[in-house]
Amino acid sequence: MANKSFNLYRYSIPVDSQFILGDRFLKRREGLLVRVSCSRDGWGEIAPLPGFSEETLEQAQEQAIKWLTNWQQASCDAPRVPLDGTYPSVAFGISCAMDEMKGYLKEAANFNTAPLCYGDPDELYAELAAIEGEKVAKMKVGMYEANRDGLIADMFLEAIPDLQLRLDANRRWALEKALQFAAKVKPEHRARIQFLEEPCKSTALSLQFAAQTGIPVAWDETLRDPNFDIATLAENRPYLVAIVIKPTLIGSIERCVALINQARALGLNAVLSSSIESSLGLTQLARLAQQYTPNVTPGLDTLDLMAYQVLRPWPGSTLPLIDLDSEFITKII
Ligand code: OSB
Ligand code: MG
Repeated sequence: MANKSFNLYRYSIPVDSQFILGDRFLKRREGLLVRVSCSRDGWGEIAPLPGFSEETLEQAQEQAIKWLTNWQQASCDAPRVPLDGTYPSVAFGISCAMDEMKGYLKEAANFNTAPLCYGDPDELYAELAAIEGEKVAKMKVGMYEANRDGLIADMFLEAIPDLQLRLDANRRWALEKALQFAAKVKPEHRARIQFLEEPCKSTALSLQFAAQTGIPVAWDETLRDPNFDIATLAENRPYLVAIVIKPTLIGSIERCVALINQARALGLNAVLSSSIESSLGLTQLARLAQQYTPNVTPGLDTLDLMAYQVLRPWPGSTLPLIDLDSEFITKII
């Protein structure tokens, strides 16, 4: 019988997250790389995101070691060791490693991610030209004046006639601010807004915004509210059109797939999205997107916030690729 083994490594690489996280500064992105082996190898990434994850990296590491030690003691063909009760980042990273090892996580990936736009239509134009499939970009709003955000969104839609936009306000707006934003987007452009994620401070206000403006909304933070109830998704239609799933913040592949299926059954799109994982985690998210949300463009355009790629390259990226012997990676076990 094959022997089981595992390793755990810690990475720490420079990152500039200001564009995505706004006031929540992150100077380095840190996480764990897990390797499991039972005849074949599988890798995964456990990277709690400060300010978003409840668990710290230390807590995740301690729990991962316990789980992996327990897993190692059972035989290779023993039933799955459940991930119930583990932190979302741990459940996601370990389930990736396990599913990769067992061949459940397919190789094919969807690297056509929605580019994050930074305000220059010429730049976005070039990026979109390279995209196969739907031309959809994502723009962060709510960090500056709502009027300004509205003018910029409208400018993108005006400048690029086949562009669709996803917007994300991260609950930063009062209803009046959100309405100011919408007023700057010409009515004939609004149909090309796929959705606006979490415009207002509460789901009720966000739904009211959608009802008043005709701009549909999507939930991201709402999925992680402590009293979130999946049954409310049905009631939130038709103003709600999508849910954004960040597996590092949600949990195991199994749990994410269950959510995707529940969303689909309601006619909602499920958009797999980054929690600023390294290229290892991001390429696995691109594979999950291909496998489980084949007709939906994922939101994974966060690699360029980082100074390096880790172990696996993202196609077309020019960032240097670091390996296990790099000074940015430390072996734990
Ligand atoms: O606000 O959705 C967010 C990344 C890390 C933490 C929070 C968020 C994000 C992203 C990822 O926006 C990119 C995407 O969803 O397209
Ligand atoms: Mg979001």
